[in-house]
Amino acid sequence: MVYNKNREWALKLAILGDPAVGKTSLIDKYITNSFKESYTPTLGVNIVSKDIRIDEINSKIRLLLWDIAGQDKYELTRQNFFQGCVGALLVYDITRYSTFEQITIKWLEDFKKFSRPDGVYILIGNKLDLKDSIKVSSEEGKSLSQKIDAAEFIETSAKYGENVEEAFKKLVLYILKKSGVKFERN
Ligand code: G3D
Ligand code: MG
Repeated sequence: MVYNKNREWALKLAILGDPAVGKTSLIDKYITNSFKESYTPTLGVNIVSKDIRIDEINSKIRLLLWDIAGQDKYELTRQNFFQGCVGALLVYDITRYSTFEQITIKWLEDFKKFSRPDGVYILIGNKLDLKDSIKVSSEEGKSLSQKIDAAEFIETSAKYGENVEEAFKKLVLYILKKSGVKFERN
């Protein structure tokens, strides 16, 4: 995390999860508020940035969102991928149970191993709009988030934008709070 006297911050965040859980769609929705119907698997690592204002602390923050796709490439660059990373969204697809299991088996493990020990993470159950195909209940999501000590559990739909903005904003707020930033009420 970088901080300067103009109260400008840069935060590196990782979006983690199995292929096709909706990582890129969540980022696209958050960045441009658009949803791409056609799916192009991202190659390697994609980094996008977004500047946000946090009025509560009168600061401008540049978010650097790190997105992976090709798992092999990611294996090669894990150290670099996580260097300086202060937070993560751990994403699973509520319609595929295996993606939920991989959160603890793989993604949380990687984050803990390669990222900062005080890194903050939020558990995300994505594709909330696919109500008829739910394989992972909200209760299971909630209970896993408590078990792994996630800052929060949020269900999202990258397709319709439900809770997407909230997920990123909450992650940022948790990171700032954990790093000792004082929040004042205006
Ligand atoms: P990834 O970056 O994690 O690999 P993508 O995943 O963002 O590329 O999304 C994979 C597929 O899931 C895409 O579908 C995408 O449109 C779809 N998807 C992502 N988020 C949602 C969501 O919230 N709801 C629904 N219904 N679909 C979602 P295709 O069919 O193009 O492969
Ligand atoms: Mg992707």
